[in-house]
Amino acid sequence: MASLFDPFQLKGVALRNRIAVPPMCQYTAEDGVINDWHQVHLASIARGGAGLVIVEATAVSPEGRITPGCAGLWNDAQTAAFVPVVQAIKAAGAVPGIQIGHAGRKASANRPWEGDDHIAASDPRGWQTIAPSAVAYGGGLSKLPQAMTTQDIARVQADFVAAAGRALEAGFEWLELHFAHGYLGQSFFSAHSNHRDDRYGGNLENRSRFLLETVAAVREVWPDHLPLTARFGVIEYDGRDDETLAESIELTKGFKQRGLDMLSVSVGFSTPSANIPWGPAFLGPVAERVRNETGLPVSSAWGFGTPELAQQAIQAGHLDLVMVGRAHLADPHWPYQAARALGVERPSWTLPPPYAHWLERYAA
Ligand code: 8OZ
Repeated sequence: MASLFDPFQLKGVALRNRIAVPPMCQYTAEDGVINDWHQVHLASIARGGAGLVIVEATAVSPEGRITPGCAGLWNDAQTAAFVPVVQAIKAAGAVPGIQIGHAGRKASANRPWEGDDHIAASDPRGWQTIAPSAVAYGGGLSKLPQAMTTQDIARVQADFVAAAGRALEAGFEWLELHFAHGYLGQSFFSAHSNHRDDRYGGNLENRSRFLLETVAAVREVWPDHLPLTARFGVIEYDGRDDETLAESIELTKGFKQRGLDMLSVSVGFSTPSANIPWGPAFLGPVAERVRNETGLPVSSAWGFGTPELAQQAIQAGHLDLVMVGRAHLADPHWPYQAARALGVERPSWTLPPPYAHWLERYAA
C-alpha cells in the first residue's frame, strides 16, 4: 500500500513524498512582479518538507489577473523575480511548480479582504474583462465581460504558451494550467458561462476546444520530461452533477491524449448558486473516479489537511498526490509534524543534518 511519505515520480521529476502545496494567491504583487513576501512565504513552506510547492495563480496577461495584486508572467521583470523563489524551493529539497492562468470574467476584482467584488468601472485600478460570452458571474462579481473574438482566443492561447516558456526560463520544473474555479478555461467548458454559437461553444466538443487547444499548444513548448498538469473543476454541485462529471471525464481523456500528465481535481465555481458539500476529503471519491475512468494520475485539495485524512487519501487510492494548502499556512512544517503524528520514524527528507543535530542532541 502506498504511503503519504513514499516518493512519487511523474515523468522525469521525482518528489520526495506525496505532499504538495497547492497554489495560494497572496494578492500582494505589484504590476505582476512578486516580492520578498512571496520569497519568505514559499521558501518557508518548502523548508517544511513537502515534495512539491506550486506558486500561486499567475496571470498570462494583465487582464488575466484576478486582482491588481496578482502575480504575472508576461514580462522579463516578472520572470526574473521568480528566479530566487525557484532557487529557494529547490534548496529546500522541494520541486518548484507554478500555476498559470487567466481569470476571464472573474478578473478585475478587489482583494478578498478588500471586498472580493468587482472593481467599479469608474475605478482606474480596474479593467475590461473578457470571457467566452458577455455573461456576468453574478453576486459581487457582476461586471459584464466582453465576449471574446476568435482573435482574442488565439491571443490568449499564445499568452499561455509565452508564459509557459517564461516559467521554464525561470527554472520551474512543474507547470499547472489553471482551468478551474470559474476562471477563463472553466468558463469555456461551463454552459453557465459559455453561450457561444461558434466552434468554441455549444456541444461538448466545442466547449472543450479552448482547453484542449491550449494544452496541446503549451505541450509543444513545455519539455516532455517535465510534468504538465491542469487544475479543473470536474463538478459544480449545481444539480447537474452526473452530466457534468461525465463530460469532465471525456475532457480529461482529451487532455491525456494531448500530453497532460496529471489532473488536479477541483470544483467548477461557475455559478454562485452551487451547493458545495464542503467537508473532510469530500473530493476524494470524485478524484478516484476521474483517475479510474481516464487512467490519468490525480491530485486534489480542499479538506485533506490533517495527517490522517492525507494518509488515508493515498492509502485508499483516491489520490496520487495530496494538496495540503491552508494547513501549511498555519504550520509551514506540516509534513514534519504529520510524520510525527503518524509515527513515521526519522523523516530524513525534512530534517537536513543541521536541524537533526539541534533537534536530537539536546532532546528532552
Ligand atoms: C478558490 C476559490 C476561489 C478562488 C484560485 C483564488 O483558484 C482562487 C480561488 C480558489 O486561484
